Amino acid sequence: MLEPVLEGMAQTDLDRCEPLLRPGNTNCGGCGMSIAWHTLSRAIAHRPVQITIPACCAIVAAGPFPSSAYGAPIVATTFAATAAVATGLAQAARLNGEDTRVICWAGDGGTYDIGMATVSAAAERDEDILYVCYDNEIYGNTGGQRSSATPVGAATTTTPFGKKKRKKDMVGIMAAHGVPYTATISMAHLDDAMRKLRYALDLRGFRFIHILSPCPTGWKSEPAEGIELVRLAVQSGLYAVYEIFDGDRVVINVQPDMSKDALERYFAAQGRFRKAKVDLEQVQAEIPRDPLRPTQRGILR
Ligand SMILES: Cc1ncc(C[n+]2csc(CCOP(=O)(O)OP(=O)(O)O)c2C)c(N)n1
Ligand code: SF4
Repeated sequence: MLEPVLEGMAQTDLDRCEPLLRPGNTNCGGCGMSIAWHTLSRAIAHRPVQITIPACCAIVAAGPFPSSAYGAPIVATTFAATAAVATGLAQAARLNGEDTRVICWAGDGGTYDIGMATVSAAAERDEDILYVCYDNEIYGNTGGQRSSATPVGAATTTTPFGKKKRKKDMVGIMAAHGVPYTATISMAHLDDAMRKLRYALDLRGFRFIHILSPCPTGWKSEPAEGIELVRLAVQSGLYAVYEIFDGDRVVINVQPDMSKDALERYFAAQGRFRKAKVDLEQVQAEIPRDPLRPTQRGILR
């Protein structure tokens, strides 16, 4: 008897026989990345996959060799090589006439910063890769340093009084490559998430998916509140849920109500924002409202 992969969503015979991320993994309780894996696992169903993962929390999650908590073939890569190794796997699958879907799974450090060169190069060549960035807005695996995805005001070990620089608009940058598909996913909106993941899995060419991934350890938040935090981020307009086709056509999938209350609750629930006095009026004022300008969308701070 199989356990349901997602609470409240019954398994169907299209689901994988075992989850991608199995019990015994080393992720912290309440880790958003674990939830993201389960969502992807369900979307993949019986499609054959190969996955490359750099040296982030997600690769540590496998546990000690020779066992692995992953229920799919995984290649552990250096940060700089994640998209390049995936390119090789995808090309080999094509030459062999195999329908293997090749997926990169990397954090914001591995995507926005350390692996940026090969991500950009693979996107520009339009390699047949699904690149998923789980963005916990921090270098979690090395104890919580800032990345270029860390938002203004968040305290990290290298920005102890709160980061001053704005978050990089990685989604806009990827869309600017003109790739077939770029999308953001809210784990508080599972129907939309599942639709996008399935669409991206079946599409050919370079696809980029961004997932806001709560990290209770780095965000100093309650492990049980991760999905609620994502919901607040979407409601307040802080996390835009949208997709971009061919780097051009933008569709907003969830209309935010620009709720000030949601914004306040989002910040208040995370210890990382306590040191800096974040000006929420300014945060709200800076949230772009023009959905047709992809480089100004994304997680907005
Ligand atoms: C080239 C290189 N630089 C730095 C490191 C050290 N390092 C290991 S994990 C990590 C943080 C990764 O952060 P992120 O990609 O956001 O994933 P997370 O750990 O948050 O899951 C760093 C800097 C490394 N392994 N290789
Ligand atoms: S540090 Fe954060 S991202 Fe890493 S396993 Fe823990 S909760 Fe997940």
